[in-house]
Amino acid sequence: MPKNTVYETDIEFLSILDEDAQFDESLGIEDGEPILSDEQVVYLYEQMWIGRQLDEIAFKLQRSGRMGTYPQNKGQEANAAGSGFAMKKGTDWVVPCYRENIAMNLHGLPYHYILLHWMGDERGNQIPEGVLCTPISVPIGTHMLHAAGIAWSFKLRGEKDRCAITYFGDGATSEGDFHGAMNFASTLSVPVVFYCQNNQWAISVPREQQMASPTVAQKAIAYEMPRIMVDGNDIFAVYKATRDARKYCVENQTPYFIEGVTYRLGDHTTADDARRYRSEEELQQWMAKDPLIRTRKYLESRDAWNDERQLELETHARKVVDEIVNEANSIAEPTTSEIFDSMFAEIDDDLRIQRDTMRTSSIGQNPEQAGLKAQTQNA
Ligand SMILES: Cc1ncc(C[n+]2csc(CCOP(=O)(O)OP(=O)(O)O)c2C)c(N)n1
Ligand SMILES: [Mg+2]
Repeated sequence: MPKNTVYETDIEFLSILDEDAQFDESLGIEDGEPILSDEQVVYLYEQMWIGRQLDEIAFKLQRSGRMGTYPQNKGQEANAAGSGFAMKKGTDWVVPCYRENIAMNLHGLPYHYILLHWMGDERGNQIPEGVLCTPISVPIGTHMLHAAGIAWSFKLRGEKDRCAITYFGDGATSEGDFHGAMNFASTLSVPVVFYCQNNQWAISVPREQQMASPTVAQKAIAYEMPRIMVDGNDIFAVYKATRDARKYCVENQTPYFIEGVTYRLGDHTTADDARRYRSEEELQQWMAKDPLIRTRKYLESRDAWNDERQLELETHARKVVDEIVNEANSIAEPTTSEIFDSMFAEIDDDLRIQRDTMRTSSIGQNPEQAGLKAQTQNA
């Protein structure tokens, strides 16, 4: 018996608009036109700018004690903007982690929900009817399983033009839930795009310390999933990869894996100080790859942008974000019992007692408290 190679594979890396804003026409032009029209790129550039302005203000809200903690999306915006734009609003589901504000907003979630979430207000997680986004997920990896489940529901219902997209970080791919979700999605063969925002760090742990594989995309090979790596700071590459992945998922009723290679320019969250574990040199290298800078340069090269429009945008973004903050701040105080309202369609007796008495067994119930004894006996 000879020894044969039984499996061979490769991983492609897609880059269209490089860090010097050089545009690869062989990849970025289709039917004689750029895959994103100037109008679309202007729109996405504006969305990325507003997203970054929101980040800046959220940071200040936290520093002035008006927000618990906040993870900045800064530097990673093209991933959420390009991929969110490529998915079908109102048809597809967006299952985010916490650095995809722009994708959630592109799919209809008003931004003040995101601020409320980080202000610790449960109503930030009560996604409005018709907005096909799950709430921000802080427990790392858990939501990818939900995305696989949502995609499975499309399949079971025969809804053939629907797809889910789920976002997660490089660190999340070291979690069991990631592998569970990948295994479910591939064995059940369901239409879901797994989008990894590989920003090189999981808090203070660099990629090479938390995984032996040099790429994240190669993890998809074990699940026989089509995969691609993209320059995650390149709005064209992210858009094209996600658009094609979505098409592939829907046509073949299978999952697809995208690794967006990117970098978070901010701290992990407002509770972190990244200067303690990463070098200034590394930061500077990635600052030069900022997706906003290169998108602007591209638009300028096409006479679709200038300093005057930039000034207008900056003024507009400040106004938009001020309104978002006002919206979040002006919401009426929640009642304490509201924390029970959104987890279950119907609550059981134990939770009902907790809600009605605002006491939990872990902090000790006062049996003399009005009504509690009677309710406990009834339960
Ligand atoms: C299940 C779970 N374990 C640990 C944490 C604490 N934690 C919060 S963010 C994070 C790192 C996540 O890194 P990555 O997936 O790369 O996402 P990034 O923050 O870089 O976007 C960890 C360990 C958590 N939130 N959930
Ligand atoms: Mg990370």
